[in-house]
Amino acid sequence: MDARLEAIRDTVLARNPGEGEFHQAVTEVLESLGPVHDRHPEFLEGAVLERLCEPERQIIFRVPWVDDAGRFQINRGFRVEFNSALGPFKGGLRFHPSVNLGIVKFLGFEQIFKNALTGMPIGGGKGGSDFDPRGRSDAEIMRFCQSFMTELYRHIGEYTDVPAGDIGVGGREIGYLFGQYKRITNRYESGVLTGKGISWGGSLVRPEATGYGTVIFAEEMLKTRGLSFDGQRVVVSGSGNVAINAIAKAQSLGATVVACSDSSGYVVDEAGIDVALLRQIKEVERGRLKDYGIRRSAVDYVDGGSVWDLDATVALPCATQNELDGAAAARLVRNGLLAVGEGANMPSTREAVAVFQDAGVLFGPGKAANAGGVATSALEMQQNASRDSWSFAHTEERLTEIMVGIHDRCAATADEYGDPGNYVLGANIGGFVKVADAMLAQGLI
Ligand code: NDP
Ligand code: 2IT
Repeated sequence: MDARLEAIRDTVLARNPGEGEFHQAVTEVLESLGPVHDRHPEFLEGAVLERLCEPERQIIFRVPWVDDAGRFQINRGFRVEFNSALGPFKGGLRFHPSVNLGIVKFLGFEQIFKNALTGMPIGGGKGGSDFDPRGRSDAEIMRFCQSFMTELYRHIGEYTDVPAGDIGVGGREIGYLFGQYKRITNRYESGVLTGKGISWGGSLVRPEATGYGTVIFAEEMLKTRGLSFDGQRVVVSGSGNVAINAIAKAQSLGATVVACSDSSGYVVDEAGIDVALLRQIKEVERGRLKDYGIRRSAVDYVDGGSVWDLDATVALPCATQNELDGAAAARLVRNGLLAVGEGANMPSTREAVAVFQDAGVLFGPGKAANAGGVATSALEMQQNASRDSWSFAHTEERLTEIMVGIHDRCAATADEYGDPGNYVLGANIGGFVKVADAMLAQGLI
């Protein structure tokens, strides 16, 4: 790492002890930015990096709620409003027992660059709670969401901060959150949340957008080598919103997705994942992937283990951070891996990324490859602002244009900085320069 940036990185690490994922995300971005600072000394003089690594505002709050048995439950809520140089803070809410401040900060930090890459007017933020939705009734989910919003509402707004979904937060949760926001504020402020239901201000394609976008990005990477998804053997991790829609899109382009996972195990379906059955089990019944193995013939369910033990020509990690390590990456590379598209945020460890890049595997980092979700959230905001709603075809076309644009910008930036094909460099520099220019123009804030 450039010595000037290393000193800044060391200060960030010392100021934020114990936040391993945040340290990892900051280190990975700063490692790319040395050449930018040679060309732009004004970024150092303006202390852009020091400011960028310190969130504009961090909110931590108590979320008290009552479970179905009448017991009082207490969770912790977070919203980290990281950077608003390009627009209102924008980013998802994650409900998962692993959520802590370091995880929310890593996600919020990544979101700044991702959102800049989309070309849309959105800043970066993230939030969530250590609440575990697993096994909770609808009524419990609703009471939790209402309590969470009873504190969060005072910090958000269509011109301030616009949350959406992430792990454990989908259309159902956004509905309960929106209802409570409307009730407290007495305003039908559609633009305060994205991922809304289609009949009350949501956008078509938003549910599909992250998974579709990841596959569109990976297809553009494959095209640079004269390849496509057609005929590829694909392994996907996760079986949530991003994974299911990535599977659907990859198969529509002629790939066979042979496996997907949840946190309990994975299924191997050599005939190609049956997306309708997967949706029925995961989205309608909110069941476990194990049921897929029971209900479809010629499918193996592996309890525990890692889906990355399987061979693939294209890997789409769509579950969670640091799920794919250096050893798994090396094994995938030995067995013919061509490309990786990160549907999740930071799913590959730093060692895994190095293995992929050293082997010449096409590697699309999350902040570029999974930007389709937040980009379509920005399209939802655009529709809300104009009180309009677009067709599926039009919205999907916009998503495709945006993803192809992100791919091309990352590739062109990597070329410009002398490292063709390095999408990590392209994404980090491309996102950073846009935010840094805006921060300098807006003065010391
Ligand atoms: P969902 O809650 O819909 O699905 C998450 C999936 O990942 C589930 O299959 C879950 O399994 C699995 N998973 C979650 N945590 C773990 C863990 N610690 N270990 C193993 N498996 C795990 O979330 P999404 O699909 O929305 O999100 C997936 C990833 O994509 C996240 O990294 C998220 O940040 C990222 N992302 C999401 C976007 C969106 O629009 N939703 C946009 C951009 C990125 P189980 O059910 O067993 O917990
Ligand atoms: O990580 C992400 O980009 C998301 N969870 C989507 C955020 C959004 O505001 O749509």
